[in-house]
Amino acid sequence: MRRPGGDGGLPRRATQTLPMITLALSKGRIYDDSMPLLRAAGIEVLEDPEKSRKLILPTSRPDLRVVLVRASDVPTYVQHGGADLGVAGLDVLLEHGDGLYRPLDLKIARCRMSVAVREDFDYAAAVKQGSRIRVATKYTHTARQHFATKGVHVDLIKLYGSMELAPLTGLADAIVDLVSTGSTLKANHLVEVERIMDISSRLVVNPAALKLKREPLRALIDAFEAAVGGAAWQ
Ligand code: PRT
Ligand code: MG
Repeated sequence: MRRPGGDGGLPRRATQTLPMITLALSKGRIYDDSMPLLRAAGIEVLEDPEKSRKLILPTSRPDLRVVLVRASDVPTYVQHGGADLGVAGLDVLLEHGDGLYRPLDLKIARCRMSVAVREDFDYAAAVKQGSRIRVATKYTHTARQHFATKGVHVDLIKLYGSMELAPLTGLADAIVDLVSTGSTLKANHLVEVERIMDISSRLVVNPAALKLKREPLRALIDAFEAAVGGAAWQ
């Protein structure tokens, strides 16, 4: 029989080095909304990213650290092994493409991806089958797919921010952007004319890490899943 502390030539659990797990998060709403989930999993981040300039944050679990990256860089870090897992918006993941393990819907940072135009723009006339429309967006992949499904030719203009400005300056007829409260659109005299999809953030995992660090990663994913409250894999 094994006594507490272990003997018989077996390595003691307490002295075993656990593999380090790296979780990629982005500052702002994803970080803020991830904290209650981490706490529910019994994990505290030991430094406040708003007060510290550090990009690697220790947690109350010695084998888990958080790295802070740009929201759109989370899938890249996870895919190439810079992080074992991460939290990213569905909007970002759809633009990134494949290469990540089955994302878990964390149901946080929720919003919708929509088409918006100037209040005085006749969108119904502009999207008649076979017509052509100029659309400014950060989400070119999703926008292209959306208009292709409608049979509308689209000239996509890639922007990295302040999309609301594009229809106001004549750069584009429409924008595809994220909408939450709708107040940004309203403040700029734009109207939401079509909802493309609902967006929330997902937990994504590096497939190789899942093989190499199976036990601790599986336990962490399960803890996240329990914290979300029976979320479905998708
Ligand atoms: O800001 P940065 O350029 O670093 O990157 P990011 O904008 O991708 O990061 P961040 O932290 O702003 O957003 C991270 C994720 O949060 C996104 O990928 C989405 O999945 C999710 N999310 C949820 C949102 C919003 N809600 C949201 N409202 N992301 C952006 N917005 C913006 C939207 O683009 C628009 O400019 O908020 C504005 C609209 O908000 P309302 O409330 O006025 O409608
Ligand atoms: Mg932002």
